[in-house]
Parts: sequence; structure tokens; C-alpha cells
Amino acid sequence: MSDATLFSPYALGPITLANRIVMAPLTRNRAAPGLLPSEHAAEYYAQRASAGLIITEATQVSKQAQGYQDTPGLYTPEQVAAWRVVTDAVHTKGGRIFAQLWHVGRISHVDLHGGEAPVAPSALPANTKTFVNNGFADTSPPRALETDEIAGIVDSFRSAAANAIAAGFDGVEVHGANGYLLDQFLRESANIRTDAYGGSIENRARLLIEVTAAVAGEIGADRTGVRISPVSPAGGIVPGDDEQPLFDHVVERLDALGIVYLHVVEGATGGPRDVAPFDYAALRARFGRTFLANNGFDRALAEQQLAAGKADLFAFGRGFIANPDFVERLKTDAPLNPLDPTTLYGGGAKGYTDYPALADTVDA
Ligand code: 8OZ
Repeated sequence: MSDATLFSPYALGPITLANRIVMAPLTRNRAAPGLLPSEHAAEYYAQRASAGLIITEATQVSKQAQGYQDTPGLYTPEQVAAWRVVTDAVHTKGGRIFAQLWHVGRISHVDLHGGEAPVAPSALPANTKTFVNNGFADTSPPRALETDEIAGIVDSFRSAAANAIAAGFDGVEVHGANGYLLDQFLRESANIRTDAYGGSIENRARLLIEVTAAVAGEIGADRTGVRISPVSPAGGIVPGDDEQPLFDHVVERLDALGIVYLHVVEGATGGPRDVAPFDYAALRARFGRTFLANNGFDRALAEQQLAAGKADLFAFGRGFIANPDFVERLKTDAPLNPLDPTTLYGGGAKGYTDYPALADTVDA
């Protein structure tokens, strides 16, 4: 065993992280007109640059990929320019930042698409809600993608990844989790296609693998990560009975692509870690590079799992929302600021850039 700690540097492909603590991707619904990152996003992310790695809020690969009000994109020149301000601010503070890229698929609403139906593997509605028109609404019934539309989906991820690099990101995370488009294709409960993208495990995994291969081919496998959530009911996913063989296969294929990290939501996203039995060690064993574990970690659990060799990096969400200096507080066992749930989604600087660091509290 090495004497690595959560607070020692870590080589992630070509870049070095200052520590093994990752700021999880966090949707905040504060995008500016044009679906640019918020005018406060550079300050927000730079305040949190002491994370070993920041993964941004989920960011659309195309207009069609949007499912919630005021989430940013990476498909226009204006969006690239606005993200450049964010990555420069993080790099100036010595941080590292990946862009999380998503297509929401059926977790969307007609009002975001000029009255048109959202797209999905099959015309099966998600039994969940989205946030549009300043309120929660049922997701709209989707239409099934035609087989000849799928190459365009793959290409939208590829071009958004190129845009991410143009915007100065250190890499890209493909969002294959939480019931969004790529996860919908994986699941029997959402995918009843009869073409090469439905049916067998190999077929259901095909889109995620094609997207990841396209992103890795564009920007380098050593700058490409993928997030999965094998047993999470997030996004209206109805866990069935083939998650273990499904994700064993997915991870074997992702490993063969040589991607730099695998990001696994263990359990129910933002909920219990033990929601359903699943052998995460079987995924770790199939993946030759960095394993990033997520969900419900505190310092003690992360240290225990690091020492046991179960993961290399650990993602934290809520801690980073309310504590710009979360790493320092973890390191010194300092108390955490409480999180204000009313400012999580939407709004401006309040609940976004105004959480104090320890130094501010002591001075005050
Ligand atoms: C919370 C609210 C909206 C979206 C996810 C991107 O679950 C999200 C998300 C989370 O991955």
C-alpha cells in the first residue's frame, strides 16, 4: 500500500490534481441568456478551485439536449467564450476543471423545444418532473429517435467536446448517469428499440460506447471520463434485474477505449448508498485507470475506501455548494456551513458565491 492520503497529489492522465477530492457536477440553473454560464460562474468555480478537480454542472451538447430551464450549453461560439472566462479563473487559482456534457433525452419538456416532443430511445415517458417556466412540471412524452438520427447525437457530443477544449477545459465527462439520454438507452425500462441500439446488453450499450469513443477520438482518451449510476432510480429509471451484467459489460468496453476515469454513483443519487445490492468492486476490477467514487461520502468513509483500494478519487457535492473552502475544512475537521436548499436552483449570487470561507468567518 502507498501512503497516499485524500490530501496528496494525484496524476490523472496528463494533469496533476492537488488532492483526491473532486467537486461533483452540480446543476444550479443560473445560466445567462443564450444559455451561457452564469455571470457569477467564474467566481463560483474559482472560489472552489482548491478541489483536486472540478466537474462542471451538466452542460448541453446541443439545443435538443436541454431538459431544464437555465442550464448552460457548449454548442455556440458565445458559450465557448463565456466558459473560457470560467476555466481561466479556475486555472489562475491553480485548479483543474472538466466540463460535464449531457443530452437529457426524455427528461425534458415541449416548452423548451418550441412545442416539439423531446427525443428518447423509445416513445416511453419518464415518470418524473423537470423544472420549466419557473416551476416543476411533468416531463413531456418523448418521440423515439430514428436510427438515422443517432449519428447526429454522437457528433453533437464530439463537437461539444472539441468546444470544451477550445474553452480551456482540462477534459470532459460524458454524463451517462441519472436517467438522461445515454442512461435511457442502457435500460430495458426506457429502451424497447428493435434496431442495433436496443435489445441485447451490447446493443443498449452501443450509444454510450459510440459517444465515448467519439469524444475520446476528438480530445484524447486521457482527457475523457464517463459517469454512470448503475442502480440509481434518478431520472425516472426503473432498475430492473440486469444491472450487474449490463454495467460489467459497459465498463469492459469503456476500459478498452482507454478513458482516464470512471465516475460511479454508488446507490441512489443524492440518497442511500445501499438502495440495491450491486458489486462495485466488479467494476473497479474491470477498469484499469482512475476510479472516482461518488455519493454520500464524508472524510472517514473516503479515507477508509482509499486505504482499502476501492477508489482513487472521491466526489463531494453538497459540501462544495455551501463551502468554497471545502477541502481545507475537510483537512482540518472544521465545521461546515449549512446548505440553504431554497437557493440550490435558479437565482443569482445568493446561495451561489456568497457562502463564506473559514477565513471570512474568523475575520468577521
Ligand atoms: C439536479 C437537478 C437537475 C439536474 C443529474 C444533472 O441528476 C442532474 C440534475 C440534478 O445528473
